[in-house]
Amino acid sequence: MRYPLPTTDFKETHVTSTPSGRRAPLEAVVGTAISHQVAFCGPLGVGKTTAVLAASTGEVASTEAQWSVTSTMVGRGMPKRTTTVGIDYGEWKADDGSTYAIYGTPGQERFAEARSGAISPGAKIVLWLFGNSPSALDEAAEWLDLLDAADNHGRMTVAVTRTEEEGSRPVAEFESFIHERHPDIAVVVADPRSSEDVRRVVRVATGGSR
Ligand SMILES: Nc1nc2c(ncn2[C@@H]2O[C@H](COP(=O)(O)OP(=O)(O)OP(=O)(O)O)[C@@H](O)[C@H]2O)c(=O)[nH]1
Ligand SMILES: [Mg+2]
Repeated sequence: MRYPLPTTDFKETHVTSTPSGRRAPLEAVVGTAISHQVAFCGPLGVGKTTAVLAASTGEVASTEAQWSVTSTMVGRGMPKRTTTVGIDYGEWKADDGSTYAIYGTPGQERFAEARSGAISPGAKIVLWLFGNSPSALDEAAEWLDLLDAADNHGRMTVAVTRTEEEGSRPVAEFESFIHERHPDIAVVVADPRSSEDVRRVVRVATGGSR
């Protein structure tokens, strides 16, 4: 079974499996009418795949590969043993009848091609950032650049995670940093593990209310 891919230049692939290793046939996605497309982007381990899983109402197709825990990940307090190598795909069918197609992209730079493939011209872009990283603002600047915010700011939203953790920056710092560069980018706080939070992010990204 195939799932809808956002661009024609991105090689069509078959669904792999969920992070738990379960096969994910995704029968339900074939023929569904998508109201909005949203691509989740941001640094390695910030929670993009977690967020796709949290927001989706059906099966999620993901392209996770096992890897050994690196010092970078341990330094961020994440015992994460998988990483996205292609794209994740899930759908959220909201109560109002809208269907949101949600793409999770790889954080690793070497998979940048898969990331750009998931950002079709009509897709909104959510940049997920670590709120507790010592280099959070440098990371924000780097990702605004990678996502070509100079051109894409009009369809971008920033979601800041882990704001409740020790060493995290006040969200106002992110807001002023982002707004100095792009006043139109909404900055929201969200926990990628929370369906409610992630769906709120998706609503904001697609022009709905918070
Ligand atoms: N404590 C805490 N953990 C979080 C939070 N958000 C996400 N996590 C955890 O951080 C990890 C994020 O992993 P993934 O969702 O695979 O990250 P990713 O962004 O998809 O990573 P790549 O695909 O490798 O770029 C998961 O183990 C989440 O449970 C948060 O706000 N607080
Ligand atoms: Mg991922």
